[in-house]
Amino acid sequence: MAFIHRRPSWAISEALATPEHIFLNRRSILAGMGLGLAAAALPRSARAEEADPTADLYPAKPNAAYKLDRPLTPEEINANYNNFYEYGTYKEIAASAQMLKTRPWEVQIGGLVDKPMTLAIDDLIRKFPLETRLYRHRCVEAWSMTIPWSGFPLKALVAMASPKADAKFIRFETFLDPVMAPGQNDFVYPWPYVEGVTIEEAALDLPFLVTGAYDKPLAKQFGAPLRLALPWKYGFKSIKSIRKIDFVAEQPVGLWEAIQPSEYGFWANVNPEVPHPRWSQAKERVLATGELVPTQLFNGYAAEVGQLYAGKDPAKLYM
Ligand SMILES: Nc1nc2c(c(=O)[nH]1)N[C@H]1C(S)=C(S)[C@@H](COP(=O)(O)O)O[C@H]1N2
Ligand SMILES: [Mo]
Repeated sequence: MAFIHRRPSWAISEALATPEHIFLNRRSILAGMGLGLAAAALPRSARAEEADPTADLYPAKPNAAYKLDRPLTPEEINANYNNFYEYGTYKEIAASAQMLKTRPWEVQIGGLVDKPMTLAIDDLIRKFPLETRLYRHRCVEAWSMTIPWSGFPLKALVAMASPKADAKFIRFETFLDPVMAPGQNDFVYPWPYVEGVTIEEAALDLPFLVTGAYDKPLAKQFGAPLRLALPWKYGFKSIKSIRKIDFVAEQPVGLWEAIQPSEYGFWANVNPEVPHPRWSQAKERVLATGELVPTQLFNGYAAEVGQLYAGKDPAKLYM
């Protein structure tokens, strides 16, 4: 099948790329496309959108329970090194991701719940007190970053939706709009992007629905206006630009699992001792410094999540 011959190209080459490469690429791409002038060239409607209706909510109150063991990755690094395949299969998608139109934006919450609802994003965001948490993020490609996310715990949304007893999983879905996201014309990928967690995982404090970063509303390339952060799992689980949240009885199949189940499983918990079938996960390259550091079990969040996985098939938990 086609996708077998078109494995994710990022797998090895990106994992080995140095920050110097990234900067050189970025600079030459920006220069080549004249994107330094992009903001000035935006139509008036797009500029009006820059006045985010939730801007007054930032900076959000820091949650001191979530600290880091390493410096924060500078914003200009994280904001220009992204995985967002809806905008291309390489890291320098920040400029094209500005095509993402984040208002109007509705989020549909449904499935096995007492209170199905469809909410305009600004109403949804204002239902919960926002807080800021410093999180680590570990991509399955073996690079990592740290980032100040703002948002609210997933468990608060779960409580609002009031799941029925037979809801065992939560299934998240990104928008589907190949005009707004040219990457969705690439039929190698089973769009829209889907990810999922168990209802037990969602009850933890750690899963975070992100609405902002670096003390302002979420930049488009980070998956505005609403994305998930599951910092103990490989980054592909942290789905961006969420449109639909369904409580379901069956384990959801994510986009990556659908393409290559032997490499990107449902659990995808970070574990340095379980290699990806094509590369080691023992170390990670820290964005900005390029330093190689040892990867930690559950990405350093074992105290928060470890007890949850007792009795589950250990061979599957880390794939
Ligand atoms: N919708 C969507 N969500 C996504 C992705 C994507 O391509 N599309 N990439 C995932 C991967 S592999 C990673 S590492 C993170 C990257 O988040 P960042 O670009 O904000 O660093 O988003 C995840 N969520
Ligand atoms: Mo990733």
